[in-house]
Amino acid sequence: MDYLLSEQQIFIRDTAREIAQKKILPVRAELDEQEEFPWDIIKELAAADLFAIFVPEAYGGLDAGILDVCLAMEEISKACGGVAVSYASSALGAFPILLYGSEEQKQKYLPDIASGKKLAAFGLTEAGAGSDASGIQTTALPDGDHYVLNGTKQWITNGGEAEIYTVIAMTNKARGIRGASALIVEKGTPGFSFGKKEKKLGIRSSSTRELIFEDCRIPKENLIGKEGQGFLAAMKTLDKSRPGIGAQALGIAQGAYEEALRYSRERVQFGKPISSFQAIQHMLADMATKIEAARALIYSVARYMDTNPKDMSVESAMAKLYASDIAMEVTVDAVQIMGGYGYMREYPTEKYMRDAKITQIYEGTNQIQRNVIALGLIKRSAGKGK
Ligand code: COS
Repeated sequence: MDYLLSEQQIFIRDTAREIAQKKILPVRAELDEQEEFPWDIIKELAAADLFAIFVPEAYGGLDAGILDVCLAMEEISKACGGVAVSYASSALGAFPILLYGSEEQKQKYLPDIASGKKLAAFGLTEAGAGSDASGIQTTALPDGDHYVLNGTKQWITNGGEAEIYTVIAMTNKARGIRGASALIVEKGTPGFSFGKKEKKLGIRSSSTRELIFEDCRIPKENLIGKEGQGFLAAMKTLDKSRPGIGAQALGIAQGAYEEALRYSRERVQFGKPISSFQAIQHMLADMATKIEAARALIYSVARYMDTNPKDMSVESAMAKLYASDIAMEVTVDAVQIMGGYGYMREYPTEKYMRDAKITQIYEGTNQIQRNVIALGLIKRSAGKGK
């Protein structure tokens, strides 16, 4: 299919594809097995300017858009979903600064994120605040020209590896979600430590850790936007980043489908390649159709967001919801087509299936995406939204 990509977009896609195929594919099984953070690959992605995509030119970036990030994510995820989320989480951590940061904050933090010298991460989730993001208990109480941060963030991607953290905390609990604020916290700040590295079903090369704040003093100049804007900043950040998770799911599905297709042509049973059996053909046809539909949705949502950056919650949630659901279906079917071989860790298919599962969970479960879509559509039909 021709998605009318620009020359720059084709270049970004091809660059990401080359790194994915040449550098990530050969080591992905080992990264998964060892649960090792992919620093060598992060450096390759940085050298190819892939962290610059989501940063404006004024801060050392390429000023490209969400579609460009999605193209890179799809290619990286085709090789390894764990590497892909380590890459995308730097964008996630940078989005609050891009959306609400002051000129000084942008100048201080974005050039290092764009060059890939420093990774960013986003700290919203807590033990008691997952789907209900408004339930956060971490506090950042004003004390002179500082905030004193106390609390624990859970399951933070790039935890421990990133240098720059955008953290949502309550500066005024009495105001509910209007008392939440976003702060920039640098690794190495006294009172900021990390929990153990979590052991996960999939995306094992990525790092997932707690962020622990104990009387951690953050200068007031690290407040992003205004006090009380933290929940909005978090929601708008997720609106911007969810298509990227859709693209991660898309790449995972495409990778699994290609493995299953290749296998079905080579695997001979009853004297014929199994690709000649209609049972297998129909599975492949359904897989390819779902993948193409997900790609068409993600690309058009991303392009829409790049040109109409206003109210995009509904479409952004649709892209993540649809792609992650089909990724789960496609990867399960890929394992099924490959039978016992698909179940063995010697082949990449079971890893695709394990990696796919998280895309239905993080950056908002798919149940939450359905809420966002439905409530957004109802609001629009009542004339309150677009
Ligand atoms: N853009 C702009 N404003 C938004 C918004 C968005 N995307 N989402 C919510 N808001 C606003 C609402 O308009 C509302 O404002 P008013 O009070 O002025 O009307 C306010 O924020 C509260 O919104 P809402 O009432 O919908 O909040 P809820 O507490 O019901 O929660 C959900 C909303 C469930 C959508 C939110 O908690 C969520 O996204 N949860 C999932 C979090 C998530 O993705 N976690 C993953 C961890 S990060 S990797």
